[in-house]
Order: sequence, then C-alpha cells, then structure tokens
Amino acid sequence: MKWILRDADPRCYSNFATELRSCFAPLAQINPATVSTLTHLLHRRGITDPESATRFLTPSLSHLHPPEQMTGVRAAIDRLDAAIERKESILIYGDYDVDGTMAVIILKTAIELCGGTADFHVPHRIREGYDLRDDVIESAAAAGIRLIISVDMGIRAFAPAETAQRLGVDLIVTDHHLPGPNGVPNALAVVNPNQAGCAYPYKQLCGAGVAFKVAQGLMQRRLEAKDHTRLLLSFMKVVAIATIADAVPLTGENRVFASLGLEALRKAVNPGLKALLEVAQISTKRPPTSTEVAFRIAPRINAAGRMDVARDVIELFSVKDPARDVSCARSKSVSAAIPLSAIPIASSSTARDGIAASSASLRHGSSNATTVPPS
Ligand SMILES: [Mn+2]
Repeated sequence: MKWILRDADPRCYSNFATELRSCFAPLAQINPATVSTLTHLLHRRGITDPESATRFLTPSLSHLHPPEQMTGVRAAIDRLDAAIERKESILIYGDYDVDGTMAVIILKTAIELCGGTADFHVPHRIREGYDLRDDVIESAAAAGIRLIISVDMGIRAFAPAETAQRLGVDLIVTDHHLPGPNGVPNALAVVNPNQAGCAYPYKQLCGAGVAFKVAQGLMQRRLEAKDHTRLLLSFMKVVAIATIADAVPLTGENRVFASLGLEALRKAVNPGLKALLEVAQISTKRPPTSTEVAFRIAPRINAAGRMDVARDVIELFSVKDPARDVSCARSKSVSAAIPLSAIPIASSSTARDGIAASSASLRHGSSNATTVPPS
C-alpha cells in the first residue's frame, strides 16, 4: 500500500513526532520517516498531542469512562440490583437489528452473571414495528413482570411509558437515538448520553454501547473487583459487532470496543459466535477487520431481524450446544445463502417501517441455568 498524503507544513507536526517517539515506546524502534507519516495522519484527524495519540493507538479498558457519569445509570443500576435481590423477573425489550439484539445479549448476560433472571422480547419487524408497544407492556404486566428495560429504543416512547406507570411496571429506557423536542419519556430512569443535561463525555455510543455501560455499572456494583477486567473484556466482542454494524464513529469508547473486540473475536469461545464466524468464513489466523464484521457478520445478524427470526440471534449466542449453534448459524437468514449485496449493512437508521398489527404475545427467551460471558 502506498500512502498519498495531502501537503502539510511539516512544522505543524514535527515537534509532535519527536514528542511521540520519546513517550510512546513502540515507536522508538520504527524509522523516523514512518513516524513522521503516522503523526501527519494523526494530525489530520485532529490528534495533536502525545497523550491523545497514545490513547488512539493503544485503546485499553482503562480508557472507559465510569458508567455512573451517564445520567440515569445510577438509578437504573439501583433498580436492577433490587430486582436481582428480590428475584424479580426482568424483561429486556430490544430492537430487532444488530445493535438491538447485541444489546439484549449484553444486558441479559450481565443480569444473569449478577445472579438475576431476564427474559427478552424483540418485536416482529412487520407485525409490531420499531419501538415499545403498549400491548407488550400490558402482556408483561399481566404475566407479573414489574421491571422492563428497553435497549436501543424507547427515547420517544411517551405513551408506552405512561402505560407502564399506570400498570405499576417500572420502566428503564436505554437508548442512543436523539430525543425529540418534547424531552424524554416519564420513566423510572432514562439512560441516553444524548439527552439534555447528560454530562457523559462521549456521545457517539450505539444502543449496545449504552446497554454495555449499564451492564458495566451493574457488574462493578455486584461482582468482585478481581473479576471485572476479565468480564468486561469478554463483552467486547459483542459490543464491537454492534458498534461496527451501527456505523458509529470508531473514536473514543467506540474505538476501545472495536479494537479489543476485534482482537478477542479471533479467540471466541462462545459456540454460537464461533459458529457464526465459521459460517461467515472469517479466518481465525488474525483478528477480523471492521470491514469483515460490517460486511460478513453484521448482515447475517441483521437479516434475521428482517425475516422474523431476531430471537434466533439471541438464542445463537445463548445455547451451549455447538451442534445446535452450527445449525442455528446455518439456518434461515443467518446462512450463507443470503446474497449479502441485497442486505443493507446500516442498522439503526433503517427498517423503521413496521406496520401496526394485532396483539403481540410475549415471546420469552429461556433463562440459562449456567450463564457464561457472551464470548
Ligand atoms: Mn442503534
């Protein structure tokens, strides 16, 4: 590959190159011309000091922000913690695209790791369409559920939030879409870095990224500190798939998710994820690239939501029998038979054309007796 660089005054970044070489050890062994090219490229991205450059070049879990900095996270964790203590069943209500289904997997796994039980509902794209629905909340209330947490949707679900309140169901909304002009729904907690007044330093998370911040906070609250790093790392693969599929910028925390997640995908141990990588013919000799995730993994997951089998995706990551996973990964939309060119890779901004339909019954996922991290 040959880099063709735009002209720039070397004085702009020559000091930066010298500083970076002196404080970022891996560059000490690299020839000065290469370092100069690197600093030129970083400079063009607006990265102009060694500390920002080091963070950009070596993303690490330590770069993640404390979840409690996000408005609503503390209230959400308090309620989830209480539900786990009281052995209440929790319903996770997520979107049917890659971002939504990965968010369901993240939160369901975290709740189960913390000793709770969580079922999930993913809407039928045509019959139910996008966003929370009153009838699903009514069915949940009738089934005795007192806590619903939305992922990747709900920031404009004003009427369903009122329904939940009327029925005595606590609703936690987690989302990343921009709130409308009338603010946010009246819920027990609203977690969205894009809501007014939220001081969270990074705003570009996808829905699964926001769900991960709640999961991170919950695990840090309930699980032993010695296990945090291992557990958080194990979530990176799934967060990375959603982050790349949702086409959010790979900067800040998203860059940490993508970098650590892609590296970890090579060593995936979850049978469902391994089966998906195998069906997508992703080599395990090196970490997959973001392009491979965007064009070969994400479309297979997204297609499931378009063909009424979004729950297959969640089951694919949940079942522990490798034979079942391979058949699930090869089945229906997740199979290699789908012409990838026919499937848009963007997820969150598309397919909001659901047609309102007859009553939706709750389709609960089965809870696993033995929960393992999602990878
Ligand atoms: Mn999304």
